[in-house]
Order: sequence, then C-alpha cells, then structure tokens
Amino acid sequence: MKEVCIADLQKRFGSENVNFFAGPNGLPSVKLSNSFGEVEICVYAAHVMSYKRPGEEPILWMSQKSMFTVGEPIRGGVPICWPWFGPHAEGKFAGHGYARLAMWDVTAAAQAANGETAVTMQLTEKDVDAKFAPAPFRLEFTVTLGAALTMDLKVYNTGDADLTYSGALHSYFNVADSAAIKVEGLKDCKYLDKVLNTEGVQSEDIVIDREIDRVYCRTAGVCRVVDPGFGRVIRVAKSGSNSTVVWNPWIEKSKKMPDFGDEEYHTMVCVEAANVPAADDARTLAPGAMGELIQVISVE
Ligand code: TA6
Repeated sequence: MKEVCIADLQKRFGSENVNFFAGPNGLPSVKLSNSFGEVEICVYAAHVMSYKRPGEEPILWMSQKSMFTVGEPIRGGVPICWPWFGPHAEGKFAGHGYARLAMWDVTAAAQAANGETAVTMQLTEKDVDAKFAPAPFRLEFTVTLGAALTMDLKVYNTGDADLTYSGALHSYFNVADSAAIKVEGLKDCKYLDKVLNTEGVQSEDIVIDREIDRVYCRTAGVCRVVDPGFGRVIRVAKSGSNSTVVWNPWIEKSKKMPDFGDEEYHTMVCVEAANVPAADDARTLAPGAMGELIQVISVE
C-alpha cells in the first residue's frame, strides 16, 4: 500500500479551509472547514468520515467500533462501494468492491468565491491490489462542502474494452432514534427485500421496526430522513443512480458485526445512492467514456 505523507499533502493542497492531519490510527485525513460546517475525509478509501453543520448534531454516523485499518472497511460515514455492490459475483472477495480498501491520491483542493470548499481524490487500477485483476479505470471523487454536502464520483474507462461496474455511495446517517424516524420518497416504489428474499412495493413511508435491507428499483428521486428526535429532516438527493438502498441491521445483525456496536442500530440509517445490478442498474462504459454517481446531502 502506498505511503502518504501528510506534511507533503498539506504543502501541496493545504489552506485555511483545507487541513491534512493524522486521523484515526494515524490514517492520512483531511478536514474541510468553512462557514457552512466541517467535513473530515480519510485519504484511505476516500472515505467521508464525518459531516457537521454549526450548532447541529453530526449528520453522518460512525460506529464507535469502526476499524480504521488498511485493508478493512470503515464502518460509517460514506463508504465508496465500487466496482461491485454487494457480494462479489464469484464470491472471491469481500462485498462492496475494493475502492473502500485502497489508499487514494489527493489531486486537487479548492476554495470557491461562494465560500464552498472542495477536495478531489483519485484511484486507478495501479493503486489496487493485483489480486483483484482490475481492468483499467480512473475514479475521481470530489467532495464539496457548501450549503449542502455534495459527493461526486466520476468513473473513467481508461481501457480499450467496455467497463461494467456497480456500486454505491453507502451513506450512514446519524439519527436520534431509528425507531422514531421515517424515510420518505420511496412510496409506491418496487423493492427487493434482501432480508426476506422477496419483492415488494413500498406502500407507506419507511419506518425502522426490524432489520431493513431493501433495494428500491427504478427510482432517481429525493429521499428525506424525517427525524423528530433531532428535530430535522435530512434531504438526500442523487444523480447517476436508479436504485436506492435503505439499511438498518436492527438487533440480531448488529450483534454479528464486530465493527458495529450491539446497540448502535438505534442511532443510524443508511440511505444509499446506488447502481445495483439486481435492480438492473449496473453501468457499462465504452472505452474513453465517463460515468458519474452523485449524492447531495442537505438539511431542510
Ligand atoms: O447496503 C446494505 C448492505 O448491502 C447490507 O446488506 C449490509 O451488508 C451493508 O451493506 C454493509 O455491508 P458491509 O460489507 O459494509 O458490512
């Protein structure tokens, strides 16, 4: 795994609003801060770890038991699932792809006149363990902190053959009490229920009263996490995605995950901008083409 020098990153990209630091377990990380709030991103996995607006509860959730170990996924924030969503097709590798297990490069940072602060990180097949036999690609992930948090994943096919992939911006949201929230925006949407292995149609707003692991199909719409406990609504918009995943592990699954506290299901819900194959939403790029997956998080 490549070595990343924090001092070098600060020298090349640092500013009043962009500061690199040794994050959890010393992992190279960057903090974007401005009048809109603060975001911390780990260069390992290009992983948005936290997002906070002035005077509010954190918007993203992070497990107290998350491992911040190279080679392991970070549990919380916004994992970048790529180039496959869910289990590996041949079962040869862990779920959700290798992008969240690699050390990315920082390629740009900017402070805009409107007060927004952005950083871009990049990953190519040269940065990925050869065991994955990755086809040529380049990922560019730009995080922009403004009135909203915008995460933009660009996928470039740098090879000479078609590139097919799936994935997600697998966002974990911080809520006061998951049993008291509702997720709006998916009513009347068909879903694949990964707990019951059935299909269904969402008749009402989603409430969390059991393990929920659903892939909502043919939906490009906005979701709203209505949280009475924190007295707020988190608005989750997206583009480049026609499948939205909603997940809460609830009691039994929480106990089975070593990097997830037994009681932590009470304070989180995942609403993910995804490209899920089972929802006919895998993507294929011709040589030289670019695909894009964007999630925009704001508070109403
Ligand atoms: O997005 C929901 C999901 O696919 C669930 O099935 C659960 O596995 C979750 O992702 C977390 O996956 P991970 O590989 O990060 O443990």
